Amino acid sequence: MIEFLTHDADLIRIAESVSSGTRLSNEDALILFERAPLALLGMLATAKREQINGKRAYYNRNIHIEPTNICLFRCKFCSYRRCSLDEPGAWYDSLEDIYNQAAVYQHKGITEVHIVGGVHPLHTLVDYIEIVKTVKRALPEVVVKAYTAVELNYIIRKAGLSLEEGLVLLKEAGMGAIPGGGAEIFDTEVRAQICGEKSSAEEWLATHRAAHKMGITTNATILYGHIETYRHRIDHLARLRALQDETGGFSAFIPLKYRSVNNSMSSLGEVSLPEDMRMLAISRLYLDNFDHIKAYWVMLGKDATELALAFGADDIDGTIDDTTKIYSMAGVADQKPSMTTSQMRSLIARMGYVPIERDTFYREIL
Ligand code: V47
Ligand code: SF4
Repeated sequence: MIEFLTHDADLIRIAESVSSGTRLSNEDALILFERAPLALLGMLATAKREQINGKRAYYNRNIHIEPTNICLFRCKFCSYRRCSLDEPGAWYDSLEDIYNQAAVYQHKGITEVHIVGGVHPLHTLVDYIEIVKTVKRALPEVVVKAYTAVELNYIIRKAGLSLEEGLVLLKEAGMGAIPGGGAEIFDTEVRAQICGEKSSAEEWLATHRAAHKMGITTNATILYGHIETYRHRIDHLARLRALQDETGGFSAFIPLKYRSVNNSMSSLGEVSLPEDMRMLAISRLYLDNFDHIKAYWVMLGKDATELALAFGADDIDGTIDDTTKIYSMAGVADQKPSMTTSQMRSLIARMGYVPIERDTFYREIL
């Protein structure tokens, strides 16, 4: 079968080695990025994905809460941050606002609230804790998946606590999981160019390591398709695979495509759809110790998400109900992102997979 797709001896060797369960090396991952036909990547990633998840493809019922987009950092790819409330498009929600946003979803079957936002210069750890408690007061049953490692690192250090001490307080307040944001690209030089002010790669990884050691599961992301090279992407995946070997605490990996509208890297434009599929498939193959690869439909768009299920993704994220602005402000087509559960189920079924509603921890909701 492989010979129908390529006559390249390296690719045939890599395909056979991956198919027999051998771990992909960095050198071979680079060869796949540079030379593998998309059809071969789709075939290999699908085999790997079906070995791990069978025919199951996951979605969840979730909303986002983004308390503020005022941020003291100035990441060059970010279309969403504002300096202060005086700027058009800035917002800052009070605890009462946050309670009301969450309370709308009482008895509506939501299982997860994802909280992420700008790093507000005046916020303290107590504010972060109160936000989590407020959401839990409105929706006691949901899992609160809260704060990127960048937000956590900043706010916990600002409180003068160790990561462990800060995470315990947040866990006690109701933080049930940690999302994957803020990872961007771990390579020091690329990171310095696109988001040099915020937490380093080492700090991001240390935060997730500390969470895993306390039994808090987390996700991981990469921001690809800007100034990074394939080698930088592989270095990023390598660091994640090593941490997962150590702790086993990651549940999903989410490749985030750089979206180029309204930010200071806009002149770069965006990578193509085939490049998105290449990234997903190689992530699936490389991260052999991650159970789930998520195609985040809000970022990819619905059509590309459908296709992603043929390139190794087994999760498409959630219903969202128009509660996140990160991607609409960066120019994606869906300016009010929302999907019903039946739309999600039929998207999955059209690709030949069995739709499974899951909670944050990939337990099936019956
Ligand atoms: O860290 C910001 C990214 C992330 C842009 O864990 C951009 O389940 C592309 O991490 N183009 C936050 N990306 C979102 C995130 C996430 C989303 C969905 C699910 C999960 C999960 C996590 O958004 C940031 C940054 O990498 N981002 N601006 C942009 N212009
Ligand atoms: Fe702030 Fe996050 Fe935007 Fe960076 S990506 S500027 S940390 S809101």
